[in-house]
Amino acid sequence: KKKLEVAEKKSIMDIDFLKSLNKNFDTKGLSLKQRLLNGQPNIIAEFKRKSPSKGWINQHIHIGEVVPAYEEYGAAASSILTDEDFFGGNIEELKIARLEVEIPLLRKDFIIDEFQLYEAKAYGADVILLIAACLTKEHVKQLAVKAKELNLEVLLELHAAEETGHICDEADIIGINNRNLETFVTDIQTSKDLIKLLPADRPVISESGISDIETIIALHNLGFTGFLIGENFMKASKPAVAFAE
Ligand code: IGP
Repeated sequence: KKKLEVAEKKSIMDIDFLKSLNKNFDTKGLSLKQRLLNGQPNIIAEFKRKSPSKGWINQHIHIGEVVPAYEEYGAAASSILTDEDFFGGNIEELKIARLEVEIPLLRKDFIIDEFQLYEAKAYGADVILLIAACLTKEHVKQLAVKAKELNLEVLLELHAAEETGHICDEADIIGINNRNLETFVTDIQTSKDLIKLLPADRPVISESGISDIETIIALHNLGFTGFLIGENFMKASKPAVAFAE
């Protein structure tokens, strides 16, 4: 009983701590990597209208209503889907968000060509995503080197143990995607298993299928300092209010 009381007290404290996320702390000008190194749980709130697994999540919502509110409620960064076919996004929306917020913006897309890095930079991204499952090790390296030249931070996404060989020095942040890319099912255990295989010298974030604070606390205790959350916020009519709650 005593142990339970202690555990309950601790989780209440953690929840209060989580609610104060990034508040009263001047983070202006910090890059996503720098923010993740603060050791606290940082939320990267995503703008995503549709997905291959769910179809339309929030079809008609305007980005200008969402990303500034994410910032206001304390998101450490925002991820913006710019892929049109699968995610209903658009590169122009990155620019709209850029004009309205100061938090780091991640261009979320399937990057396979340097052109997309120049485009990301031109439209105001601070961070780009490289997905190990879509690229060879050499291609990851080549794109990451180019991204660094353009002063973009690199988030390298892994979803299986075999992909750890794709990690290069230029990968500023490692993301573990909990979604199985064949079945689309998410399993938090992927994050728990893969973090053990990663170098300890850079921040690690957990991506996909996160919808409760207990999961964030559990993953934070394992060393994750960033949590990429999309659908759970976007399915609400006011996504940023869902985040604040
Ligand atoms: C967000 P979710 O389950 O909270 O909506 O997931 C994000 O992780 C997901 O959109 C994502 C993604 C990607 C989308 C992760 N990696 C690669 C497109 C491409």
